[in-house]
Amino acid sequence: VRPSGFGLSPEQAHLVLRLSRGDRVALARVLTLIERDRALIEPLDAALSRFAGNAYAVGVTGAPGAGKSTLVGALLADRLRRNQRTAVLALDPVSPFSQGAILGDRMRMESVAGDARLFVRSLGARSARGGLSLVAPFAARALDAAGWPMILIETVGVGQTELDIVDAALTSVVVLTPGMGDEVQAIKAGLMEVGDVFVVNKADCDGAEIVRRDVERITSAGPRGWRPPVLSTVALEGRGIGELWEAIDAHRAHLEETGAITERRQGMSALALRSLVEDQLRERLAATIGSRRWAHWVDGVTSGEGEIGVVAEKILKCLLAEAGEPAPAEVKR
Ligand SMILES: Nc1nc2c(ncn2[C@@H]2O[C@H](COP(=O)(O)OP(=O)(O)OP(=O)(O)O)[C@@H](O)[C@H]2O)c(=O)[nH]1
Ligand SMILES: [Mg+2]
Repeated sequence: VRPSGFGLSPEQAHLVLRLSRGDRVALARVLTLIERDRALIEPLDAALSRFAGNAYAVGVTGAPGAGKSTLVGALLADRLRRNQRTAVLALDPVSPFSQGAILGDRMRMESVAGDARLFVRSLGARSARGGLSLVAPFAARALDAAGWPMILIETVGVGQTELDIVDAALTSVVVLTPGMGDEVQAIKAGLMEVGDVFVVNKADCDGAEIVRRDVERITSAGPRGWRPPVLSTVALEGRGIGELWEAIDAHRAHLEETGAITERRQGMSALALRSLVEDQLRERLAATIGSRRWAHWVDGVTSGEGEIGVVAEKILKCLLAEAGEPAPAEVKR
C-alpha cells in the first residue's frame, strides 16, 4: 500500500509538502531522512522533484584546512549584505558546523541564528551507506525543492568520491593555498580538471602569488571556451569575495549562454543515477554473500571447478535478474 502515491507514508508526504512551502523544520527532517534512510531516497526524490528545478548550486572543494568553510562564510556574508537567500551544505566536514559557527567573527551569533535568509546544514555522510555521492545530489534537490535559490556545497577534495560529487554543483570552485607543492598536489588529486574557478586562499601568506601564477599557467580553455579564472582571496578578512562572486556569476552566464548548462544538469542526473544503481548492486551483493548459493559459488572456485571470471559473470547476471523482485528466501548459513 502506497498511500501517498510515492511510496511515502502520509506523514512523510506531508513533510515534503511543508518543505515545499518553506518550512525549515520539515526541510531539516527530510535531510536527515536522506542522510540516514537509504530506502527513502527514491520515494522522497520523486515527491521533491516536482518542486525543484530553480536552484543554482556552487561547489567549494579543496584540501582539508584550505579555508573552505571560512570562504563559504564570507560568500554567505556577501549574499546577506545584498539581502539574498542562501543555503549551505557541508558534506562530511571534519568539524561539523552550525549557522552561527560558519560565519564566525564575521557576524555576531545572534544576528544570524534564526536568520530566515540562511539555511546551513552539515551532513556526515560517512554513516550513510552509499556515501557522499549518493547523499549529495538528493540533499541538494531537497534544498532546491524548499525554494533555496543558491546552494553552496562544501566538500573536501581528497579522493575520487569527493571529486565525483563536484557533479552535484553547476559551478565548481577549487580552493588552493600557498604552500609547498600545492599545485602538484592539486594536479595529483585531479582538482585541476574539475575547477571552473580557482581560488588561492590565504593570500595574506607567503607564496600566494607564485601559486596563483603557476595555476594560471596550467589552466586552459575547455571545449566550450571557458578558461577558469584564478583569483586570490583572504577569506578570513573577506578580501576578494566580491571578485569571486563575479567569477561565479560569469561562469553561470557562460553555461547559460553556450547551453553547456544542459550538460551540467545531465552530469547531476548521471551522478544521482549512478550512485543509486551502485548502491542497489552493492546491496544485492551483500544480501547474496552468506547465502547457500554464494557458498556454492565459492566452493566451485576453490575446487577449480569454476573459473573465477565465469563465476563472477554468473553472479552478476543473477544480481541483475533479481531486479525489482524480493530477495529469494534462502537459508543463510
Ligand atoms: N591566514 C589565513 N588563514 C585563513 C584564511 N582563511 C581561512 N584561514 C584559516 O585556515 C584554517 C582552516 O579554515 P577552514 O575554513 O576551517 O578550512 P576548511 O577548508 O573548511 O577545513 P576542513 O573543513 O577542516 O577541511 C582556520 O584556522 C582559518 O582561520 C585566510 O585567508 N588567511
Ligand atoms: Mg570546513
